[in-house]
Amino acid sequence: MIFNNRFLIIFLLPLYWATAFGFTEYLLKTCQQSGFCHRNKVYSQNILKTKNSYYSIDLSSINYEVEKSKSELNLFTANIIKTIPRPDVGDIKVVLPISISFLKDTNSVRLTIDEDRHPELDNSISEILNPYRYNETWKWAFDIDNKDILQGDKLSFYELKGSSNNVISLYNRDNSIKVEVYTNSFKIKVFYNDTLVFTVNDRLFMNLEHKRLKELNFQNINPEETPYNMFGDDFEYSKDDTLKFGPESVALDFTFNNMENVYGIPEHADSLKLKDTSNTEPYRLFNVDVFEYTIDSPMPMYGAIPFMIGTNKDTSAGIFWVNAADTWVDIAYEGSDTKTHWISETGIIDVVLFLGKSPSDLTKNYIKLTGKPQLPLLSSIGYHQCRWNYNDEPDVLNVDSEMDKYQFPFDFIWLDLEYTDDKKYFTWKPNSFPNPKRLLNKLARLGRQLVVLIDPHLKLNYFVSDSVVEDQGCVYNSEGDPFIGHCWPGNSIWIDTLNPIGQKLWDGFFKKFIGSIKNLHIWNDMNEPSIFSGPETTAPKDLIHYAGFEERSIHNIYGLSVHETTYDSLKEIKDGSGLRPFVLTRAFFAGSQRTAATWTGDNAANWDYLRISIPMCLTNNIVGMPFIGADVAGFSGDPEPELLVRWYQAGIWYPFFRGHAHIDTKRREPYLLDEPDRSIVREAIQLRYALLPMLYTSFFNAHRTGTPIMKPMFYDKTMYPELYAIDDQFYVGDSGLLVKPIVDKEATSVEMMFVPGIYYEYTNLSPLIINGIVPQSRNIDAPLDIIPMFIEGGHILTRRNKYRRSSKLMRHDPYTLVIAPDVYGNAFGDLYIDDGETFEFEKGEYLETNFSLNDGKVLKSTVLNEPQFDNVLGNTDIYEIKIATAAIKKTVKKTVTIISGSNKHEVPLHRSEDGNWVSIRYPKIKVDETWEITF
Ligand code: NBV
Repeated sequence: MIFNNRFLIIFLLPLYWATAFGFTEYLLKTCQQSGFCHRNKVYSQNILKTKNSYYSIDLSSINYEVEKSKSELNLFTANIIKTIPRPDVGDIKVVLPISISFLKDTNSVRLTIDEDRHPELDNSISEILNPYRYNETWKWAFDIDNKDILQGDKLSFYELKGSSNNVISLYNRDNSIKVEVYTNSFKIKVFYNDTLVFTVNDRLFMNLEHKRLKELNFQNINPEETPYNMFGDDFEYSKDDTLKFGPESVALDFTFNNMENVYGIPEHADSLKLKDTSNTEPYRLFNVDVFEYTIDSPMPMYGAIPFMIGTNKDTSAGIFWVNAADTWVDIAYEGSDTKTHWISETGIIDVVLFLGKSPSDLTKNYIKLTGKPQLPLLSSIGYHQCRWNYNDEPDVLNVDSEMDKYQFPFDFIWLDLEYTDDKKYFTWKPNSFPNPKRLLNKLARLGRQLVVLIDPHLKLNYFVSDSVVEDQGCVYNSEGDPFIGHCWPGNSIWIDTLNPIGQKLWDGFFKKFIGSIKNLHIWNDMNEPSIFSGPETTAPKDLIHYAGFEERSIHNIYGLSVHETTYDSLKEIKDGSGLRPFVLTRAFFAGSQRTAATWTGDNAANWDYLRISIPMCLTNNIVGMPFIGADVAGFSGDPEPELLVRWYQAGIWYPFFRGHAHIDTKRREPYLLDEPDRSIVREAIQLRYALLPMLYTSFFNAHRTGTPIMKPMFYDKTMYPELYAIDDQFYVGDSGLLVKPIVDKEATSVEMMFVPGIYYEYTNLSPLIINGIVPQSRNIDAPLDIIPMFIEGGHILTRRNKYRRSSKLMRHDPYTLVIAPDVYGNAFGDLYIDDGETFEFEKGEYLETNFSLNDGKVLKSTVLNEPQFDNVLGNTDIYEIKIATAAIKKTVKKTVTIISGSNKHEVPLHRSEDGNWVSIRYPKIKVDETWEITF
């Protein structure tokens, strides 16, 4: 692209305003301004009036090769026929192959609808483009190593009725799922245990804009359609879009029957429970760079996970729309149903419907399909200290030692953009970082790690970009030349990590850059991709990627391809040491959880962004991508001390906990605070570290089953409708810890919601009893040094109390167990430990122990798995067991008996002055042993 003045005014000026004053929404299209969204909205409104159906299944195309009543196969296939009535020249019929299958062991139904294109008959398509619809989003989103699932499960036909609307019933292996396919007017009903859960194409919004010649467009549209922007784009910043295929959108509506609550489809700066969009913009999924994004808004953001969860008291259901193109989702809560309308610019209809009894069934099955959230380095769930930018080696080392001086534990320090030589990634600024190895070695002494930023835009004319262009591993423009756009380094090209050549090159750059360094990790920023000169701050949709597919088709997986390639390279490099890589990505898609952490991007230092960070993190946590956080204490602007304190008190609960700040802000490392704020923040960060054993166990559970680490109130408790919309308090994993961070200026107390039961205030274990059968709120004191947090009765927490400078240095510290009995005197907890840094846990090198208290009388440990090697676990001694007594007063005596192996001994109980707890000190037992304590 040649830059001329018009370009500078149209593209760079808005960007300047955007970065200088916050995000300007006019850079983004509204649905009305987006051709395909507009067309589908108009179509849906008209169809609601006419109720015309243009899609039906050709009965003769149905594939069942064996006897109908007995047939068993993995895939049901047929052709949907789209009919455009043309009484004058004869109806136009478009063939749309459909497939339906049940995915193995996941309680799910997959539906795909493609278009039967015949490129050999169509010379309107340029040779450099792939003539087919992109149908490989699943290859990026699904965990393709799990071949089992993809084979599909047994499926059986039931019958074909010959009435006015034929119905074909399909059943899964155990008959728990029935899919009724209505053939005349195409529609699908999905039943779970005989209850109707989904109706697909309920409102007849299905629309697949088939390939047609521009000249014949007029005869290819139905009366309900509008031709708006089918072959061109009016939007100020994307007028140059060549739209070579013309209109290609796919749309379908899904009704969640009998469900009034839907969640998910990040990333949006909005409430946890999704809003009705009947009178607003739809939620948009389109990865874009949105500096100081608007909050309480459905506007698109950096990442996209097209997975929506609906629930009522006893059934939950999920829609996973496997499409990487620009997508809009409308939601209407109507009576007891939720009606949704999904519209994508291109690609195929590929959707997986999940069914279950509870949200956790859905997450569990969703991650079976899309991959487990990674088990990260233990150190990476400690505190990360970042800033744009630490200037040079002395600066980094100074922060490092100041943190120690003021006793702020931390594990990772970060280098933003400016560490590079003139913004050329894979290089270091020579005078500022003359000897990176030396710096990394110094950090390693206390077990610390460094993260540096590497973006996918590569400055023109240096060895990295030169070889990418030469070896043809870059993204191309619509003419087939290397695409040149504008980003931080000025004119740049973009690596195409969808292309195996691009992947190989990327790999090579990392090998050279990282070499044998063990404690260096990578941050992929700007990978939406963010392009200053591009429409909507991103890539023109007619850019060309690997295999001739347009950016339009793959847009939302580009970021995933970048961070996954980065991760794979790092993993290969680290293979010798077997260490787990750490990668942070700003753009994400379904499947990103396998290899990266993410964060909520460029927020600002004000109370609203603190507030919204909580529902944003909760949302990612329920759609399988739990490793997320927000910049503490707001990226841009200078937070007042009170905000900074409150943000740290909230931030310690983000699964990814990082302090970060814009280059124009004042320094704000936590040790710079005045007293008492400094001590309050120190206490908060130290609390995070004390809880690392519990948090790491939560990460392991997330890895194993998808359990959220920040867990919404409703998630395990769908029987209480009062909880469905709560998104300002949450549980931490399965630990029973219930937290409500303060997000209001000058607040000194807060209303907190509790379901009936007993709770213990975290710091002093004083009891709070909630009687009755419905959730109730209580006013909780929260002066500046208090975080409202309780342990729900029924849980056992594990922690390590002693302050150490980094997580690694805690390895030799003993554990404390905190027992919070429920009203019946029962409690349960689990603990997971491994070496914290390698993949040996995959070979069984880990400890898993359950602790349980029964009837307030017997506390015991059960070791479920132990590592084979001695050096895996570090210190496993128990230093203290603390038991909250409110629910078990009667059972508590003066001494307890401990039985461990053949050893039996009696130890005294210490009592707290306030009578809230008793404790056993130095019980001479370990977390990796089986023992029993009788009260
Ligand atoms: O690399 C600079 C910043 C980074 O600090 C921030 O965290 C990213 O979200 N980056 C965006 C680019 C420019 C922001 C205005």
